[in-house]
Amino acid sequence: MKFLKTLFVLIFFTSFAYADKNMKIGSKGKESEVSRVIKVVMYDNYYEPNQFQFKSGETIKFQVENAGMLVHEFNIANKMMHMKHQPEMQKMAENGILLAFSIDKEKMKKMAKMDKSMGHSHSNSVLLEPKQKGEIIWKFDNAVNIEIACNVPGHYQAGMIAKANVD
Ligand SMILES: [Cu+2]
Repeated sequence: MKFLKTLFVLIFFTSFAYADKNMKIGSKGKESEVSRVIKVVMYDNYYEPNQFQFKSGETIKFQVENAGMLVHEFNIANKMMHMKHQPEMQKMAENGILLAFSIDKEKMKKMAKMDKSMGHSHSNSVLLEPKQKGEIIWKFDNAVNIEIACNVPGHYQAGMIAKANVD
């Protein structure tokens, strides 16, 4: 029985490690390579549009606006990455950095010095307060199973996920 448990744990972690290496979500894009600009508006708790179609290799500039009452995130990743990111966001919320209606940027800076994950500077996402605007330039090369979602605690669960197809 102990052996089986060990085996299970081994397989479980091996498969995660394997998936980690294969996170094909594309990469940070260059302004000079932008072929399309897409405006995205975030509401409580959904995106407009909530469905995207990308061509493999194309570089998109996303102009994101938060028109909701709550803080929202526009995060280009895949399901597994969102699952990994959510505890970080939860931690930011527990530390009073990520509030329902705002972000404590001062606290974020201070905390980020001790714990990098509290800085929330990822090239694949923007975290915006209500009425704020942000931008991401993303190149969809080698991108599969893309999911665009918001990882503010509870929002993913509430369905703040946009479908994305890359072909
Ligand atoms: Cu949200």
